[in-house]
Amino acid sequence: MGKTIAQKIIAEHLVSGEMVKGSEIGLRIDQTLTQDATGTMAYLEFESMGIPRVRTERSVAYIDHNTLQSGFMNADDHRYIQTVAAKHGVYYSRPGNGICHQVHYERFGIPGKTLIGSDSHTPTGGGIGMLAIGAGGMDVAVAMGGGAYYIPMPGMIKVELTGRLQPGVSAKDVILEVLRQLSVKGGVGYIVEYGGPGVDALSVPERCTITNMGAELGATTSVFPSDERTRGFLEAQGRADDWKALASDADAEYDKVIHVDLDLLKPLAACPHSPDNVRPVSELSGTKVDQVCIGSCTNSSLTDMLKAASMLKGRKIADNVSLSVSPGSRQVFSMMAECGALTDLIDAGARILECACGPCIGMGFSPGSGGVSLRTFNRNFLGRSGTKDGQVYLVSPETAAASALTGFFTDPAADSTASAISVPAPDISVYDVPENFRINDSGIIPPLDEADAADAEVVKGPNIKPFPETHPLDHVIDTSVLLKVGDNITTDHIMPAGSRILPYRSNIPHLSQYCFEVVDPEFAERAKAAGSGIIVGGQNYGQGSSREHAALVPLALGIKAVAAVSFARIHAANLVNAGILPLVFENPADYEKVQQGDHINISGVHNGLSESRVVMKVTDDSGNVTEIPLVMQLAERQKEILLAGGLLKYTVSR
Ligand code: MIC
Ligand code: SF4
Repeated sequence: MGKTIAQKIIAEHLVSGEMVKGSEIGLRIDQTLTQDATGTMAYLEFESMGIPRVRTERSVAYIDHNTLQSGFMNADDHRYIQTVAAKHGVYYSRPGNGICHQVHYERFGIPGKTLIGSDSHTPTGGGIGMLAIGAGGMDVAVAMGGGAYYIPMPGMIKVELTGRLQPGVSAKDVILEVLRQLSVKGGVGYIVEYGGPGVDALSVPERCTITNMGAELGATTSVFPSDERTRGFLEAQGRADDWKALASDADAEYDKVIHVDLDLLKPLAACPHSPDNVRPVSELSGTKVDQVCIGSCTNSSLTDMLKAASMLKGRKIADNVSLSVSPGSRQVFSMMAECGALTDLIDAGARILECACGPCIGMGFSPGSGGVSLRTFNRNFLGRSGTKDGQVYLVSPETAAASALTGFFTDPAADSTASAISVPAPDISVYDVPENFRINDSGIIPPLDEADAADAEVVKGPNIKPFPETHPLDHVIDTSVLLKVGDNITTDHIMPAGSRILPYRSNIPHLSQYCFEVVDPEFAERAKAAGSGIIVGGQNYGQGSSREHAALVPLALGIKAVAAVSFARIHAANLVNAGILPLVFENPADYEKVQQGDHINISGVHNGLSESRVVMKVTDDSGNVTEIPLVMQLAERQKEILLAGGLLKYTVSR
């Protein structure tokens, strides 16, 4: 039987297991990336393993999330990451050099290689033909140390693209259409592969927009072929030698195939508060807009910037709109400056932010109360913008620019004469852009060589606290349900981000007071008072970000287990790595039978591990007892990790 692209890369990197859907496989990892919001933990974990130098082909530490630097905390984190990277063989991308995923595919991504990153949008690299997967910090630490990365062998979904994108329609609309069809759960357990005649017409940055937001499908990753477009992109980055062709076999088999006809696609928007709540922009037209943000790792390539700039050129944004633009990298920024697009944006009234995540992670630029914000980003979860009642819509750069001009939701593909303010079609040919990218790697600091590294000091400021102690799994879990939540709980609910909290990503004790704040402000206090407990969740518990803080903070608050209808992949792995037991309702309807405050008893947990099943005795307020069977969807290795007391203890003990 023929292979898909992903299966070929997996086969080349397989170190353990069999490529049978659902069974655990171990992969050799060629490259890793970290960003600062998850990186400090990942490097503390790496240091604790006592390995002097990373054993990957390339590891890069990016600073892009916490660049606000109010107070000493962020700057201390940056200094820690810079010094620890230099000492252990990791390249360091300075603050201001750009967003990790954008810079990585520009300067380091290589078709056919494996990459794991402590950020859920690591699959962006699939646009250049990498097998790029988001993971928790501990998994990245282990991979830096030369260890394999383990996942359940994914199934394969193919997205067959036909036709060509029409003017005003964008790669963002492609992935929004896929989200509309598959939903935020539709990709769980799968790799999404793009193919068909429509692929040729998409540039590498466009492909990266699509693979980036594959994270929102819950997919393990997404991947495009590596073809002549990929070769051209790498040549223009001065990296022609990194190219290799990658395609699926003609008889490769997929579990599911979906279709997107690019000719028929129209501009789309994901409405509050979920990336799969997708509607045509035309149906929203006329809604007043308060804020427009262009940027983030989804849409901050040079082409994205030029498209928006060409539409704003010689015009002025509406008085009721505040427009921010954050270029994805220093390369993008400098090329915008050189060709005049930056001036056009400034003249039109844009507020230029630095090359970083910025508003995407709630680092400033929150909308006003109830404000409608159109963002070219990838997540519109409740409260993520920093304004709880903010109405965030995810759109393409074209829709963003058109709406910034009119002040209302505006379809960039519609007949512009129909609206009072004329909206031009994007036309990047107005800018004279050189064929090759401008290469200036001064924002990337290579590590010290081995001789100098031995005596190099790693600087840790006072905000950098050790990660919490993990414990071997209890044989009896006798405690109470501290919190019951519904479906699609995100890691932004469990451990919020934003400018108030992000500076403390290296300080778990401080962070713990914000755990579940948006759902239940009393949760942290209740947990501290109780000393231990479990959480009950609905479907797709822990979707969204890869932040292991969403496991480490509950760990610090005494959470022993999470019982849910189903889990998002990275979060479930993070719970195990932290020594917290993820349990799945054998009968999903039993979710209704357990309430917050109920007393629970799970005895024989260790024996249960061997059968992958336990029974939870639930006693309610009035003393009624119900027995609920729960299953463990765990690989043998994960059971050993739980018994050892978390991934680090397990790794060190071997
Ligand atoms: C995000 O987009 O939510 C983040 C911030 O990039 C996270 C990482 C984090 O939580 O720090 C992610 O996607 O993994
Ligand atoms: Fe940064 Fe936003 Fe991308 Fe996360 S999704 S890496 S916060 S730009």
